[in-house]
Amino acid sequence: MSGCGKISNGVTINDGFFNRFRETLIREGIPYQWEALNDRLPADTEPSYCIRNFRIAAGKEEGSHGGFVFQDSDVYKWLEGVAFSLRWHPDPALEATADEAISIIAEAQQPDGYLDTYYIINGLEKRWTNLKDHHELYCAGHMIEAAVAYYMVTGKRRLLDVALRFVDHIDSVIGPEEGKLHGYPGHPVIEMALMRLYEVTKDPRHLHLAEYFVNERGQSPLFFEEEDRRTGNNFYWKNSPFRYQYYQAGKPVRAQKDAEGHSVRAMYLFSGMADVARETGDESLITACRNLWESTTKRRMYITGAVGSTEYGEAFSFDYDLPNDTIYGETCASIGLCFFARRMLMLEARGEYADVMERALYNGILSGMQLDGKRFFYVNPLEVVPEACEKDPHKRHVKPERQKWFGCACCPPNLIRMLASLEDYIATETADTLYIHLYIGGEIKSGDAVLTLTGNYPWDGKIQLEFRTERPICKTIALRIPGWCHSCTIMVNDMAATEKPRDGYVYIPRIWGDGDRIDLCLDMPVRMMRANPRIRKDAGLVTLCRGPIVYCLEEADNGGDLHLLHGLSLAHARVQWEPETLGGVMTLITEAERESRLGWDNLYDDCPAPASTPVQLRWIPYYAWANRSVGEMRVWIRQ
Ligand code: FUB
Ligand code: ZN
Repeated sequence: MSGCGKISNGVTINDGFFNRFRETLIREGIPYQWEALNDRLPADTEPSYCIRNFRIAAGKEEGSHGGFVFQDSDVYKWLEGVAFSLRWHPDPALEATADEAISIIAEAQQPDGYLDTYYIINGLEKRWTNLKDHHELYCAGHMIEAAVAYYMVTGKRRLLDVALRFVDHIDSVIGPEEGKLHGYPGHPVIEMALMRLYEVTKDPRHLHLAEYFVNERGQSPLFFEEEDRRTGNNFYWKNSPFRYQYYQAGKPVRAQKDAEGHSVRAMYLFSGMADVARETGDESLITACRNLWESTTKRRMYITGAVGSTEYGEAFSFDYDLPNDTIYGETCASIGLCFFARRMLMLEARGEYADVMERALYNGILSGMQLDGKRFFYVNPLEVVPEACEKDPHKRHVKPERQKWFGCACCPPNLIRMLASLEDYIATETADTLYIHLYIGGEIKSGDAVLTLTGNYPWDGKIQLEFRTERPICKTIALRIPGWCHSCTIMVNDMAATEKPRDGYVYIPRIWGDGDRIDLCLDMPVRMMRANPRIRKDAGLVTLCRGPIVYCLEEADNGGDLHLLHGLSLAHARVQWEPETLGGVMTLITEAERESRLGWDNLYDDCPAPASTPVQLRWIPYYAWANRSVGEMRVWIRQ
């Protein structure tokens, strides 16, 4: 087994597709969210209370704690996103704002290192009494992630020092030793955060704590059960099918064969497990990661890279249960899937991991943010009828348009940190091989050499890579051949490369000189997709994909009653670049039929099948839906 090495440090992005999203992030998303965190948005927006909670905890303001127990995490995620953004878009004013936020956070820290505004405000004597539900370790995890990112980018230690003191405190309270709580978080994230911290500090305590959290989870006697007994905590999921698997704690992680329970928690835990497995080389943990990967992506994932089929528990349900209209598909869960995929890739060089990473990124993640960067989806459905969202209690969680900042605002700042750190998903490097996983334009440094990647991906499969180097470099370039691509050509300095793909990558070993070029051409036809017949809800349905992009139909282009469409044909399909539509998209124009509803008075009848008339359909990329008007949307239509 060999992984794809370390994340390439020297990546810069200059990409026609992503530049727009990232400029929106800088111009609108980050400032908008800072206003939200400070409760300075118009009164019709749900308050955040986040910064206010820190000010109260720091003794700078009077009041009670507002919002959820995990409200602190919002500013941490925002700070992490800001840190990543400063890496490619230095902005002294934004950095000063971030420093200001860090100051307030630092002032709220307790003398013993503890820092969670919920308990500082509500009574420190109750801290660490509800690891199951109360998110102290979750908030700590996000703080660590922010602290590491901010330190790595700016060199400033203030938040890192706060995080280190908090970790020392956690280490003194929780762990295997006598007298400590033998617990772990109800909501994972601290596992992968500690592994990031360990990368910086190389302090074995950080690795051991992460390992402990992974290995102790689900062990008998079950910590959460004992905690509930001891503290009288409520066990909300007692009579649910999940029970402790809601928290991925019903059994030890190596005994978990399926992605179960709360989907974001699952993705974060699996990511942390993969981090620990890579560092320790623990084969049984690697096997557990592989099992959970298989379950998640081969039996429980939507075509858009969404995961979490049911609103009940924001959770996974069972194999092939992938309803399109009652789906949960939280934006954070797709982001978590991307984290997991990248970590699996670093464990072993298999293109399928990057395929999923790409699927989630271009579809289920991007769909979470409105094109103006100011509204967000928490839930990412594949089929919407606006009236049903209002009147069907089983679909009330599904929204036909993105929401302004919401009370439980986990997704918006998660989008910020994901999009701001895209550099870290593009390439990885071992001593002898540079892997290119995503074809996002920009530059990739390898030693003294720079590889420039250009093209018009995801709209076009032609990608150019060119070396700039003063000295020849000996390196294997591993190019990912996406699973969706059934035919491709690779030219090296205009000569056809003969290497064949191995596990999703073509390896080209060579001594590369200045001006050396690779031309990769990925065939990118419009593909009519069907779902595995085991997916009951997609039986007899088809949809379209082109390259990594999943397409959908909107009422704005195709009229309402999208369920009446059928008979999709690719015979005269056209791919059309529309620069003025949805910020510039490639639309697909196809022929199909629309069943007539004329002449129907009765609810049921034994009349002949309704007549159909030919129609032209206009498909737009799924990520861009709900950016024009409220209306129906469907990814899948009848064949
Ligand atoms: O519990 C913290 C976050 O809030 C979760 O990750 C999301 O699913 C939302 O429930
Ligand atoms: Zn979320």
